[in-house]
Amino acid sequence: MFTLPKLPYSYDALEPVIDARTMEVHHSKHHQTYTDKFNAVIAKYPELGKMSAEDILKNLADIKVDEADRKALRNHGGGYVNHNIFWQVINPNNQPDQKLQEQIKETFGSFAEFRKLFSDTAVNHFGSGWAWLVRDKNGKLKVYSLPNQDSPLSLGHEPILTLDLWEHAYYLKYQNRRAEYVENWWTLVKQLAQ
Ligand code: MN3
Repeated sequence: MFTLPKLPYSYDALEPVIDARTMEVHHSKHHQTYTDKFNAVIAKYPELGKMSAEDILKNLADIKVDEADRKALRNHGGGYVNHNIFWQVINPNNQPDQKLQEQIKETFGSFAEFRKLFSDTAVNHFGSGWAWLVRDKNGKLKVYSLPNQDSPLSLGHEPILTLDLWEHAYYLKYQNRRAEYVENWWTLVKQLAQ
């Protein structure tokens, strides 16, 4: 069984970019619900209980479960893992990652070009989902968005950075102003601080 991870920082640590109330509801309600519903499916298949959440998503197409349960694993397992990654990405204790910064410059030309691509991808994503920076199977950095709680792990990609584009992630403070939420979010990504 999987448990909701404790945040390594307080709900108000990301103020004013992400307000404490949004963090509290997002972590203690939304993420908890994904965790509970993920566990409910796993409880039906003892062999899944021996796998990591990441391995379940990596092998989503091949694991032997009912199709309805495969969909539930995709949605709730994805929700469980995606939020685990998200809380780490915006951890205010993160330190600048020179190696990642260099790789970003090599791949996208400059940090500014990467940032514009990622922001445009996030702002233009239609409906609920996530924007991602990943490493593909060849180790190359890629930016894209995925709908709902779909995980790059299911595509064989390694997640590096992600931004939650569901309205529950920003609506209390930003309402319909997703672009402002995306713009402000960059200040929380300490590993890319220049
Ligand atoms: Mn969310």
